[in-house]
Amino acid sequence: MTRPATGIVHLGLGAFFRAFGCVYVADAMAASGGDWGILGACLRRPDTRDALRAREWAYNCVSLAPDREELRDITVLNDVLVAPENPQALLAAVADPQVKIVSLTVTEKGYCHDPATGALNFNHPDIQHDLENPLPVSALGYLLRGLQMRRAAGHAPFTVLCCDNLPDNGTLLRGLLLQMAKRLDPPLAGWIETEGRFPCTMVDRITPATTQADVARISAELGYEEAAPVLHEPFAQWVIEDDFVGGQRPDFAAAGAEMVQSVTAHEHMKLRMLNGAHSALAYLGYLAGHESIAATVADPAFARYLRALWAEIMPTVQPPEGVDLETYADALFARFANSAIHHRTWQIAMDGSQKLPQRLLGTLEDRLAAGQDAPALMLAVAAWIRYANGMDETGTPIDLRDPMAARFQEIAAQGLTPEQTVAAFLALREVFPENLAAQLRGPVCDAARRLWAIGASRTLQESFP
Ligand code: CS2
Repeated sequence: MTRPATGIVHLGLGAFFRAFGCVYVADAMAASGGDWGILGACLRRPDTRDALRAREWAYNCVSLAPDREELRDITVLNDVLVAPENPQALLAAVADPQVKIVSLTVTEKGYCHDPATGALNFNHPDIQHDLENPLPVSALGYLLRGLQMRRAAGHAPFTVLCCDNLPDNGTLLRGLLLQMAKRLDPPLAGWIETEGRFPCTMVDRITPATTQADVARISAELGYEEAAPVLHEPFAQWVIEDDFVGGQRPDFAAAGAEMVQSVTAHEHMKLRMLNGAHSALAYLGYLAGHESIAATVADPAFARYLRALWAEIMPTVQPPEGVDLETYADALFARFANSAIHHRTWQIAMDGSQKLPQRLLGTLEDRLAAGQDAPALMLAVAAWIRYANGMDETGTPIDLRDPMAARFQEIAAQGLTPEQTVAAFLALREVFPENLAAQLRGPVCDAARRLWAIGASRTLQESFP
């Protein structure tokens, strides 16, 4: 089989990008051609590369509607590298002038920034390493060294296409890279400032982690060993700022993406209404013993709470042109309720310290500034604190995944009251700006007292009847 040449390097080849970006790029090439094959890079573990190798980087996407499943073979990957095994090879790929776009999905914590302020964390070990060594470990390091090599060779830069759930993601990433470049190589910073392109994007497709049971089931259906399927909902939305170096990009519009001047309205709506609700449901749902988002919203107390939460969020959202927020919320509800998707509350609960600011705290700030109360949002913050404190309602330790987990454990080890626990968490300046923390203290303590005393389910029944 001949495949199109590689035009895109993707950093962070997880399930999400394979279920989303790869599919758009495959559709764009099917519609309009172009050399947009993708070289995927796993930045840490080899598992995905190992699973994809047997089928020469082809894999099935499994679209799960409540009543029907569709499989589709995706053959857009040309190669997969594991960065720590061979950083030179990945750098060479990023520096290759045939590559026009370097896209990335490295999750919130992959940006090594301070979530509350958006500033680069120069104390982050990966950033320190990448400023001192020519072979990087972080995504930012690969982008920076790759751009440095392009400039040294007299080539144009690649477009940096950020596909993570961060506000104004391209602009944020540009700022982080510039901070690094100013330390490492100030003329490079100037070049990136004038020549670099960092379109913002809003990405949306619910993609739960693939399990071993999924692999076995899909392989049986296909009649061959499919070691790396990705499962996803039928829905997908990609809104992209149309700002690429030399205008060079796949025909994303032919694949159904919306090419726009500014994605801000879309991005804020999605982060606050979808991801904000996801995180609130993940913490409360997990505490109440619900395994998945679908199971959580099937519980009437949670469905009522979700509507109350959206009622608080919507007045803070400036809808994109032509979008009705109530209709958007109804569609979200149906997506969350899709029982064919087993999206674990535990999975979404991960990395809360990196997610809370843009998902819940900005919304809270806006409501407080407008003199509005926000009981549903305050309860979500209290639920995160209860979760991050490390013990579920049955007294079982939670398998907590968060870059700040060690700090949470120090707090938990002090054996504090709910009020003291809230105060200790609100003092984490990486997450809560000082002003906001002061305003949250009273209402979050009230919510926490209830959560600790009667648990998540009864708190919802009594507070959101
Ligand atoms: C989820 C997102 O894991 C999470 O934190 O909220 O991955 C969510 O499923 C996607 O953003 C949907 O587009």
